[in-house]
Amino acid sequence: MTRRFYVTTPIYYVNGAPHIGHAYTSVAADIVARFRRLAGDQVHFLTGTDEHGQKVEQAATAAGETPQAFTDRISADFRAMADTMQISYDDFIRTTEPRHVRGAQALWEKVAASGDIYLGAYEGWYALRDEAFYGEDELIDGPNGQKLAPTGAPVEWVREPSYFFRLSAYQDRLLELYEKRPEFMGPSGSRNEIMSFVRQGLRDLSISRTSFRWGVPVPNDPEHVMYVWFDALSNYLTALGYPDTNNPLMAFWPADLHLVGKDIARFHTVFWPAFLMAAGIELPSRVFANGWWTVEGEKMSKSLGNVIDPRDLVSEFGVDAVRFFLIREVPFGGDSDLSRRSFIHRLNTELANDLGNLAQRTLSLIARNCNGALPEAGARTEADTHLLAQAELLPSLMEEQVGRCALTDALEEAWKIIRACNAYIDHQAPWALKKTDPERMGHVLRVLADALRIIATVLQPWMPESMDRMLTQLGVSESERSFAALGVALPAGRELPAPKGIFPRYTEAEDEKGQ
Ligand code: ME8
Repeated sequence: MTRRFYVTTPIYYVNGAPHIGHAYTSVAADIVARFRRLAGDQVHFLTGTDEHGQKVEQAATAAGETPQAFTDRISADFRAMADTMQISYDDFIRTTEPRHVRGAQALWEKVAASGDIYLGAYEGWYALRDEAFYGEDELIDGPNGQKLAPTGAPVEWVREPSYFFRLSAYQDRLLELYEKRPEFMGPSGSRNEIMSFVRQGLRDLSISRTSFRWGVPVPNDPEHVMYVWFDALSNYLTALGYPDTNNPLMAFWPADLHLVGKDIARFHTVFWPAFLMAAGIELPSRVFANGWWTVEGEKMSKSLGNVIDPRDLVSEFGVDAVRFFLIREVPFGGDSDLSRRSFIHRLNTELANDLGNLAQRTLSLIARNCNGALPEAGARTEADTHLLAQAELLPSLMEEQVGRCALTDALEEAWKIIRACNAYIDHQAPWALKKTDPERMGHVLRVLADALRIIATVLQPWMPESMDRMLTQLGVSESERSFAALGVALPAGRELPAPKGIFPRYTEAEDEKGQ
């Protein structure tokens, strides 16, 4: 039976333009979605925009637009960014859509029916930038004795009537969840942090606001709008048609993977499971938090003017180079820095040299010496068998790693084989065999073409455009690009198109630094 796989990105706030940090989580989720499709799963991949709340309302006012016009415009820009980044989403949800508003209200009612929502008054600290409430004990000292949220965001004292969710009642159940299902959240640093936060005790959570209007009205009490996180988290369900259990998409619940940034791990691993427990809804299988990007060693900020729009990098280097770098630079889950120099260095060494040259050397030797057709597989030497056996293990090895969100380790597995292929081609020297043993030359080139087919197949999720070109050059048709298709050898004699370089070399940054 085909397995269903449901993967999500965070829904991004539309209070500002999309940047490389947003692209990052979406690319990671896209890799998982594409990988699962190649493995034969039926995938549902959701992304979207988070459009309510005070922060968005204020950004709209500052831009001199109505919240709706403002969110329409910025949401479209997020969608355009996702398209540029080749994010293969199946659905893009906006929290201002009626389907979402209905679903969020239905979830509220379901939680309320459990008895875990009560009306009270909120008095405490709120950080608008984080759209989060903080306890006095969590605050840190800022300059001039000013109090700040632990994230460094300014806080304000808020006092208003509010509905509360009885989060305090869920401490034991949450801890039990983390203990019993260690795979529920990762990476381990994030898990430890969350567990100690929950062990310290949970306060009830204010889940409605009355001081502004831009939100989902609370059922039966329209003076209140929902706290933006109650509204936002419910998107993962409302996009499947919740509460309509007849919607066929509901079969994708529970989600297999919520990918989020580490800044919002707490909302997804504490609040979200508690809401779902209250509503009697199954919990997602896994929440994984990615690290944080800085740019040339600095935090990205409007005031520093160093906010990177991924589309600028894409127009300069191509989408796959950006996708590759984002995942390759640091083990997925850790923090990372985007420096132009290291970006260009990786493109040159790993894409242009390691992979690009390997493909170019193999394909141009075939074009010149084998009439541009795929050579026969001959009797295999030990070196041939060894190389191919390693390459054939790639899909299952990488599947295990992608399953753990070890997206960088999975790339590294492919690179081990690429390096092994480079060692093989140097050692076998097919260009020399041309004179001494042309038949063996053909066999060597066929081994390389077969290994390259596997490499290009497994790398499709990371670099869909360039691997599409590489597979075309290797004579692999569109229907022969899944993991299952790897079991069927390509027929010898298949004509290959004229080879063309796939990954260019860049000189600028290395020259600038006098290298
Ligand atoms: O938090 N490095 O939306 P948001 C890495 N609407 N990732 C980054 C990043 C950076 N510098 N900056 C942003 C929200 N991200 C809520 C989510 S979900 C139900 C609601 C990524 O627009 C990272 O994944 O602030 C982070 O969690 C997300 O963008 C936050 O986007």
